[in-house]
Amino acid sequence: MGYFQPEIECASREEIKRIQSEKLVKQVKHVWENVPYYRKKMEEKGVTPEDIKSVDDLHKLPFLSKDDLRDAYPYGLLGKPLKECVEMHSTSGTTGKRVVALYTKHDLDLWHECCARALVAAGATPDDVVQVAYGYGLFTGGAGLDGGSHKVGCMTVPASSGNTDRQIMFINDLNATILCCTPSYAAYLGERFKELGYGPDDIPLKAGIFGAEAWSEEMRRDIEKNLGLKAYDIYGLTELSGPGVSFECSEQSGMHINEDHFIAEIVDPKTLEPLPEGEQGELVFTAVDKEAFPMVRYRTKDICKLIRGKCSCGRTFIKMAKPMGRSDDMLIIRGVNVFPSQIETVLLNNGYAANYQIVVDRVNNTDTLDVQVEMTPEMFTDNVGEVEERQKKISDGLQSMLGIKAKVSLLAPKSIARSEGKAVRVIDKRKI
Ligand code: DLL
Repeated sequence: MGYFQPEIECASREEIKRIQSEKLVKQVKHVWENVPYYRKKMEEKGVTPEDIKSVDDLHKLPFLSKDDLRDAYPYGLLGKPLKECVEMHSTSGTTGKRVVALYTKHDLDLWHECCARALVAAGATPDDVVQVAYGYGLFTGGAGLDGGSHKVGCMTVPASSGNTDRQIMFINDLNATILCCTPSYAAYLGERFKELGYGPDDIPLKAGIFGAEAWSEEMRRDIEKNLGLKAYDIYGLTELSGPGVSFECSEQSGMHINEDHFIAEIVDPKTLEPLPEGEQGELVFTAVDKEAFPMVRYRTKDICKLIRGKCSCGRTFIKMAKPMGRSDDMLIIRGVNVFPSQIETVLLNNGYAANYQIVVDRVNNTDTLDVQVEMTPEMFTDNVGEVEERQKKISDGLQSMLGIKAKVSLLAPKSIARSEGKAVRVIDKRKI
């Protein structure tokens, strides 16, 4: 079976709604009968499966949040007996109890199929060599793209993350054409290739599937230039299986949501009321096909908007914009909402690479914002006047993007540790 499935991916709106409604009704019944934790939530809200007749009734159902998953840890949300589960993964979260997600064989198949669609949308065929440099293990990045690559029939290199010079050796020796890793690791690989004397035309890669963290359009341009490839975004989260909930196509203008498996809503993060299509808010997903871990109205905390419109690739699945970040990563500095991705945009627009750190503190009851960014080797200088001028230029850019003053510190190249997985950009000393 091919993993571009036009009969579904290019179906009419009515057909997609029909598929979603049919699956939703079934899923709600499954959850009611098999997941006492969620049934209780439905009872508390006074909803029964009979109230859910189509996607138009979705808003009647209660939400699930990360707190519920922690509450029900590890097996309290299982929709299938443990003996039918064959795998588990866990989130990379550093706060609170870890969240675990379980999969039946059917769930794994569905997940890998979603990743296969993403690979195919980025041009993958069985002729490709796919190097998977996402971490393997509990993290879903490695296992998900690995499964998808097998489905497409690509030669899969399960490199996992790290060991950068070995990654480069395999990309060159095996003629890897598709690279899968976090955008921050892709940026680092680009930097290392350059140091070793490779230009973009010397690198065999033609496409990259980069996700698992927020990254800006400016960062995409940098990665594409340095690695000589087309960089595609991919989104997902452990609770919903992992990567492949949505993916970019050749148009590179937002990620098509696999709507036959996931129903997306955008809600106001404060009131939790659904917002009209096109408005920015918190992304909520209902997984209508998952058996073992059937998430209904799961609050992702990702801030994003949905984009409807005709896509040149022919797919009709709705797109989600690049998430700005997570609502819990949003910094409130002197009362102003700041997303790290906005700071990244200013830095990259001023010619810097994505090697930066944001340090937030509170001094004399006032929040301070210190943006530390490395100079590139080309711009490196110890001429104080020149450094000050550069710092002022960034500071002005941040002021007009964020509306607040920030201190900017320019650092020597290579002073900030590189990331092999998700980059840690923010150090919030107010919380320490
Ligand atoms: O990061 C799954 C994944 C692996 C996605 C590989 C893409 C590629 P978690 O560790 O559970 O799962 O983290 C999920 O990461 O709620 C978002 O906040 C963030 N995230 C994932 N993809 C993107 C993206 C994986 N493309 C959390 N852009 C999500 C922005 C992303 N943020």
